[in-house]
Amino acid sequence: MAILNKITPQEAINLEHKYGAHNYHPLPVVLSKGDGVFVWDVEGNRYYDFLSAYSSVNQGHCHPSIVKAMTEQAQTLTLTSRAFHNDQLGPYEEFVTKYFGFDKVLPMNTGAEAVETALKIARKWSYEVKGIPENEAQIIVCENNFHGRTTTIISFSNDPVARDNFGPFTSGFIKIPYDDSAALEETLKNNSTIAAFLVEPIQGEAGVYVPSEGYLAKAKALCEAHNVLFIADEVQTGIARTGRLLATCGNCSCENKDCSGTPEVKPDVLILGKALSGGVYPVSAVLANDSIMNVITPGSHGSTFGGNPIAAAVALAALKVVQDEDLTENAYRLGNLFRASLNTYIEASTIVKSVRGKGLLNAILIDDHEESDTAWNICLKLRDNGLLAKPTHGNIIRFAPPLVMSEAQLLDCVDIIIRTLKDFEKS
Ligand code: IF1
Repeated sequence: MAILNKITPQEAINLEHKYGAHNYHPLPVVLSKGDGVFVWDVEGNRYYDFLSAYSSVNQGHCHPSIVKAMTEQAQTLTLTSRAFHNDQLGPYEEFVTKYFGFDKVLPMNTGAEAVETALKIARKWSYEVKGIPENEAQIIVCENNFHGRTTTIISFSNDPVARDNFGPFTSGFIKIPYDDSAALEETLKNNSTIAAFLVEPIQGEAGVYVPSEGYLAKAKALCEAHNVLFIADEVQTGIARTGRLLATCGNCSCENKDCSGTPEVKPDVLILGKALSGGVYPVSAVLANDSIMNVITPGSHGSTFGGNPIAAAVALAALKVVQDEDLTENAYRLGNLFRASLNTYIEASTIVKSVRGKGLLNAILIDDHEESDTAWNICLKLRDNGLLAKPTHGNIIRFAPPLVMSEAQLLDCVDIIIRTLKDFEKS
């Protein structure tokens, strides 16, 4: 294959090791090009991308219409700060609020910033609207959550690696088990100072845990009954990833014709990120109706880059790709095909216990202890066979390809995955 880049893989890895903080343990592959469902390494080898930058490139790598929006805006006006208006923000805000069915949006940049923004809005709403005594607001979160890496967010994490030695931590959070309506009800009944319940509709990093049917609807109903805000963190599950426009499926204009969604699970506060920009630029957002969002007044929250012209132009283009290319329906259909294909193999497998997920957010459970490096070795072999994926915790491998994948490409990937797994079958 033609050499796409001068730097050798080892030179690139050595430079990162020497001059970059060691806050990741990447799979040993050095990428230099992306297009649709494929990425290429510096030696010209092509791979199916089955991680999608943690569900950020749902629209496929370097989608032409998103890149076009970015390059045109980048040559026109990149950043004004919010000290002045710009001609891109309003049209984007109108589109995104109508598309997801909310009155207003607060534009930010990263997912963690959007989560922090949602927490601030919930607290401010609880004091100024609900009437909780100041500084007494509590927010319920779930065990094994992942909502980002800021000091406040890791304050309510139970992942020691993400949390150890970063204290002192922010108070005001109550942790309950995920997918446990009784625990939520008990906590709501016993605490009068609850502002909100923050939840991932599917716990991604924890290992693609899909809650039981009806859990989200029950949780929303309990929050309503106790005048508590239901905050959905759809940074990873949103934007068509799970075969619905939103995993909470609170959107009645969902494109998925046979959606079994429960429209009443409409979050009070919706958090988006990642694929909101198609992985082209950091864009995140918090959406809510006026009764909640209007607690935010000039000067009470902000960000230098939040709502910048490039972000607005890119996000508008990225959402139009989701709509125009019917990615929700494609993710729904191909997700069912993916799990059905793997389940057939799993019936006779000695190393894969199960496959779980919704749409094209899936994971397989390797039948080995947490500390084993089987999942890692499987991912190394998948790489050699032309597909990139990475374990989440220990023995779970997440599979999340771009939503623009064709059925033929998906079946090709299923073939690669099963062929690779068979190399690890115990005799
Ligand atoms: C890492 C995975 C982790 C998220 C949800 C907020 C954020 C994320 C549900 C914060 C970010 C990323 C962060 C990245 C790895 C990846 C990830 F689940 F997607 F795989 F860590 F759990 N809410 N998830 O998933 O968004 O600030 O990163 O834009 O930090 O290692 P961000």
